[in-house]
Amino acid sequence: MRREIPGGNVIAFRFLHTADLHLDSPLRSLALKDSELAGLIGNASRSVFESIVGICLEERLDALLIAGDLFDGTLRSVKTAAYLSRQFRRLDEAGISVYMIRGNHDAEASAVTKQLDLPPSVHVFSGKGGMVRLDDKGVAIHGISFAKKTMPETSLPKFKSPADGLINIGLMHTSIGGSEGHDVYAPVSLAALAAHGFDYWALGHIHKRKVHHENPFIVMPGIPQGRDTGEAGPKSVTLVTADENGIRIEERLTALAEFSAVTIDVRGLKDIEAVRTAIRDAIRTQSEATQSEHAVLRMTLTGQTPLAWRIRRDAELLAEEARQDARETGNVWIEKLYAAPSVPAHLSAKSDTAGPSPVAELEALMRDSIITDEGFCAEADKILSARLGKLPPSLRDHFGKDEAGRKNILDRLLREGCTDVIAALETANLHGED
Ligand SMILES: [Mn+2]
Repeated sequence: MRREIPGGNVIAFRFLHTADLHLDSPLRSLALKDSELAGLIGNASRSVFESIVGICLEERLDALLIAGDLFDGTLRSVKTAAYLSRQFRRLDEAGISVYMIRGNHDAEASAVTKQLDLPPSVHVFSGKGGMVRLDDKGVAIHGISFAKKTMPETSLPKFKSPADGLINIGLMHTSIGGSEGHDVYAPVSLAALAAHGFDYWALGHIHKRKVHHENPFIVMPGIPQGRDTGEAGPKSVTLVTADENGIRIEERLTALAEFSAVTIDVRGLKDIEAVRTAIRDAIRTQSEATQSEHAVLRMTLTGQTPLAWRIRRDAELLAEEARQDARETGNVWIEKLYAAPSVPAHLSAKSDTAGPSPVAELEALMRDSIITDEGFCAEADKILSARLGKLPPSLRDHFGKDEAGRKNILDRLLREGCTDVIAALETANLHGED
């Protein structure tokens, strides 16, 4: 592709493509139990916007493209509005324009959004869509916003045809063909996008980065800062250069804190000290491996081991030690340590010729009669309700969205509780040992 713009100048347009910042998103991770970590993650999505603006300034880019869901939608604070205004002004002063669309999360303008004092260099495409021609740059930018929270139909037919002689860039918030675990939003096939005649599709919505297509480019940049282990790994934005040689893209890391799920197999470890060492080693490995400034770990201990009861009993202690090991590294945080090893079959129901042990009998009684008892479950449910009532409403769904989901969670908690009681009994004779 070699194009010249009228007047004979060659095209050179460089921009940053991002989406799904979800500013003011409520904390979804378990990190909220640790106020320092909660502070880090709470600020991360906001400060990542500052890093994005920083890249634009440093690279002297022409524009920043935001393909929807800049805001999470539910909690838009005046503080965030003021912060954003300031960041947009930094771009404006450097002569960098912003082109953005609204996604399903920020479709409807809140009172706070209306207060946003945006410089004229920020262009927000409407729900009807439109095109901005930058003839001096040899570029046309097209975009369509979500007008409301849902968009079951494709928005592609509303996009204009490519402008002749210009590089055409399209901003679209879409679930593409529909991805597993996501509702369908403005669905569109990659083939249809590729055939539309644009040179670069700047997509948003799916939080995992993927370059779906090259020539033309169809890019889902992913969330630039993960919010929990469901959004693990280093996160980034996409730097795009369009010039006489065509279009090139680069990934630029942005996440301040990177979430990782770390599983430690404790099979074969000979004692609890070896378990501690394995946890410490895993923390150090993550400390060196993380590409972001901070690593936030959800650790799980798995595998069959005779130490299973001991590990379960000491889970809190192991978690606290892990937090201290993490603190020493200076860049690792422990969001949660799950102690979920299992007991080898030959030890799980301790029985000898005299029949099952008293502990094994108690275990069977708890599992088969007590936690299945209607009255007992009703009591347990009351306790769960009281606890849930203390959580912010946005987090309650994590404990079951409906009756069945909630029953599942309660059942899991009761089973875990049984295992913990047995672990305490099985290890009662270990007191004093290390
Ligand atoms: Mn979205």
